[in-house]
Amino acid sequence: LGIITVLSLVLAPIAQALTVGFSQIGSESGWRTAETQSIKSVAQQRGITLKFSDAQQKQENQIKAIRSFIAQRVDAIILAPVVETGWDQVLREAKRAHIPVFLVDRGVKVRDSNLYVTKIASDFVEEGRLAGAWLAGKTSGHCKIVELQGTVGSSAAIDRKKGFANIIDLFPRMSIIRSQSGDFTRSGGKNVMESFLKSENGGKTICAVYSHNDDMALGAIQAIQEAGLKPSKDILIISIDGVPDIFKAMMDGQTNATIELKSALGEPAFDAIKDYLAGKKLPKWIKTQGDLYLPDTAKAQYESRTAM
Ligand code: GZL
Repeated sequence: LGIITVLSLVLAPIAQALTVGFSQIGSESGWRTAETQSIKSVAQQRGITLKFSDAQQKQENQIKAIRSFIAQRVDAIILAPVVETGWDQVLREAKRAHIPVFLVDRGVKVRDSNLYVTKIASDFVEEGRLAGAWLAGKTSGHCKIVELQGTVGSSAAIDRKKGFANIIDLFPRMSIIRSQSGDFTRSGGKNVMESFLKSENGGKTICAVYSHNDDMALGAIQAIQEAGLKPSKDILIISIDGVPDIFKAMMDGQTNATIELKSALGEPAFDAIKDYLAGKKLPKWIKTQGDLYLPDTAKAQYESRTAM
């Protein structure tokens, strides 16, 4: 009896220790880096073995990573899908291997929604609507807007564009005069904003920038300053994510508003995996919420998000 007791004590924790594969998009924005940090730290806290892959924003690298996780027979896969389409085949392979897939922060368009267990993400259409509503109020429904789109084909860019347009279309004197992808990066936002300024009479005809994330907005701020204009005054700016640097920019009077996107997805992701493996039924979408933040609370937000 003694040996069995000893073995069960030794094996129990090992039997429970999970191995999870995480296919991450890349490190294109401050938000994404924070998300990676959250998932890695929660895995460590919970004694979960995390196999991490950074796809450098390439879908083929994510597909390779998922196949590698399947070959390693992980217990579950977390996927942040860089774009919406092209996942059916590899998700079918995971299903055939009885490895559950959990989506974080972006969605996929697949023929069979049973190819993944759940999606833990915000409602991008709502974020776009909130951004549009704030801008309409700020400008009394009269504004010519340039839009910095996120990664082409990503659910975040597609739906943030859709939600914003839903609201802008309600106002005859609001229109998007230019719209282009900056790929969610600071340099992309800066380069695209420079081209907008050049094509719009040095920016004199631009009332506002709607940026699908804070990092592109931070790049646009640089471009606006280099063009000799005052960001947030000559050209209004609203973006999404709520990264610490955008609150710093607000404190410096360089931007007007941001909508927070929760980056601490480690807890909900590993809770979903635990619940699923315990046989619980999960909703297809576990929705995260984010509020609108303005300069009046920027200092407090910055300090609370950068406190060691
Ligand atoms: C949205 C997420 C987006 C962020 C960007 O959930 O996919 O990708 O808004 C990031 O900062 O690049």
